[in-house]
Amino acid sequence: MEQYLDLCKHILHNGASKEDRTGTGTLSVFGHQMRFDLAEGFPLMTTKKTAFRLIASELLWFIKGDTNVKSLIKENNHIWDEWAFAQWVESAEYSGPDMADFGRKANTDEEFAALYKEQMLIFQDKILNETGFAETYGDLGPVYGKQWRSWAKTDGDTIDQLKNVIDSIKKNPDSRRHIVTAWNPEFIEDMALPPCHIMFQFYVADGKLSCQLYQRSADVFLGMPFNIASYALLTHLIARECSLAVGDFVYTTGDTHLYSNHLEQVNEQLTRSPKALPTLVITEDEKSIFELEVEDIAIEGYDPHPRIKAPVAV
Ligand code: THF
Repeated sequence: MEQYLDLCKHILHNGASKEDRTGTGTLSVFGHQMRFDLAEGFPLMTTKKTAFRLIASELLWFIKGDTNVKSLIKENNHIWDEWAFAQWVESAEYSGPDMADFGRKANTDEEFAALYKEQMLIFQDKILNETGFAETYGDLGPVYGKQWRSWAKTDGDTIDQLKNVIDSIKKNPDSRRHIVTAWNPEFIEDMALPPCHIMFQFYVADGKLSCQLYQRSADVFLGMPFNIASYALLTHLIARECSLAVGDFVYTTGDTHLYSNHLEQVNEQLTRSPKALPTLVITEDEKSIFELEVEDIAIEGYDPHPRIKAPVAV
């Protein structure tokens, strides 16, 4: 993971100051690529503890074609809550204290942060216990799961891109068209957040499966450790499905940025030395990629430096 630490240093030294949609401010570079040989170990951050369980449950949520945060919240995964919460507090039905600009204010105003926390707990409780509420406010729109598994065709039918790509890798490994795309221009405005990981391509050579991702926007401190591990896991799962070994994960990013309120944390992380990478273990031999549950996937030999907390920009 030296590559990741090098990227952080590169942005700290060369990044341009840029304002962004969330009002937080960033240091940013445009266009970057890293390559992880998945045979050398599973690329989960060792210089800060990273919650693999959350990464696995989010990926399985995409793979199942789900777009509602209810199933994530049930598994105690809260990484998408803010985007669903925004839909509720901006709706006519919401009558609690004003939550405008909650992402920024919760990080800078303690009194507001307490109010926000209270409303978020109410929101999570309603998602879990009120079916109609979860249907309306828990659904993030036609985000990753929808595009991967049931892309809408103009004739009313749908395309299962993930099943198709598995079939094409099996039948025609040398193909240069093993592609899945989440960027569907017709539906971008219906999504709670337009996709960050836009499209990925698989490649087969010497019995090994490689994957390249193009990500338009990368939150280097918080999101990137999740994104790397998520696509490494996806590559393992697809390779397993196609009886191939794993090759490289090639990670290409567009606007590659450090948020201005993550700089102290990044500098803390840069004082730490990487440790040996863990290994991935899938305990279920019989289940297909579409049947796997989070309990079937584990990481072994993971001995990271402690977690470093940082606020997420919404
Ligand atoms: N928005 C922003 N600003 N950054 C992102 O990384 C991001 N994502 C997804 C959608 N929008 C984004 C959501 N993914 C965490 C991690 C990944 C997320 C969202 C949040 C996060 O807060 N991680 C913390 C705590 C995890 C925990 O609860 O233990 C961490 O320390 O890693 C990029 O895909």
